[in-house]
Amino acid sequence: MAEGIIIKINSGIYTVKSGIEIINCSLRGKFRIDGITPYVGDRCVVSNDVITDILPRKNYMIRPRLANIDMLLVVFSASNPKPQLDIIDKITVMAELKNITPVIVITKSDLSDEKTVGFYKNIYDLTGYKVIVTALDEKNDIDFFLEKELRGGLAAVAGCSGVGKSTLLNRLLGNCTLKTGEISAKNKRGRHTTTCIQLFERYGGFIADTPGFASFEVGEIKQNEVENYFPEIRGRLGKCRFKGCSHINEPDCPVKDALIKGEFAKSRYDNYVKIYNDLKPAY
Ligand SMILES: Nc1nc2c(ncn2[C@@H]2O[C@H](COP(=O)(O)OP(=O)(O)O)[C@@H](O)[C@H]2O)c(=O)[nH]1
Ligand SMILES: [Mg+2]
Ligand SMILES: [Zn+2]
Repeated sequence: MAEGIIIKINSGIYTVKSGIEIINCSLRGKFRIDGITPYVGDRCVVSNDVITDILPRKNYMIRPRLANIDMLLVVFSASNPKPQLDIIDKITVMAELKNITPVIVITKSDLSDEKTVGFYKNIYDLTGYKVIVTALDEKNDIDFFLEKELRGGLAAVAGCSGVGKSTLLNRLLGNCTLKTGEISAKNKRGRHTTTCIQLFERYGGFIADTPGFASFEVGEIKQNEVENYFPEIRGRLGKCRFKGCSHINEPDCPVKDALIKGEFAKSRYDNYVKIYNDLKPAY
């Protein structure tokens, strides 16, 4: 018996890294009975090349399937395409909900100007999240940051199409990753609806070679909980005049005071209001 982490699932073969060993495993039949679907990232118990148990998960995402994510590199480009901050803020909310550390990566600074990049960087500096600015072929501090902060954890990438996620992954994974062309060719022919995910050991932890998470639904959050998933709001709770303050229309609200003072970004606040209003109240 040994413990390990599932680093790849392909055609019923579960590749498990256990200590320094890589073991190709099958699944004990009971998983089908229990209705448990093991995901890449799952910690498991292996006995004689058979996975006998899946250990409790910290979190998981469904599209693509990935478990126990510690860090999410949330990517947007400073230009081409221009940032869709509503989507970015949905992603950070989802990360917060699932107890994943968001790291903001702003790409294509070479296609923008300093003022614009600074504007976007400032929005997320005010959240307290780590912000990394990159440009094609530019040496940046993303490697240094991951070396220091990944600490045995699992990092994945999220963001809209065309912002440079594959470019970033290729950089982080070297030539270990699938070529992006291979994936899209398969998708085009409709042979693979989901892309096979794999974990690569990097920076003392693991990087998932997902091409990015497809959709972020905030539906599982209750309206009165949204405030907990914006650090700028979370840090100012408890001092509003009204209990259950939504920080939208109520007077004497320190959250709105902080917004007026410029202590956090208008776009973040607007996206909070948008997410809040899209959700039904909890009863
Ligand atoms: N100028 C510039 N182009 C970039 C940068 N990062 C990515 N690109 C280009 O942007 C396009 C989309 O990148 P890709 O990695 O495929 O984006 P994805 O859809 O998020 O995976 C490609 O043509 C890349 O070469 C960057 O930092 N600067
Ligand atoms: Mg891509
Ligand atoms: Zn308030």
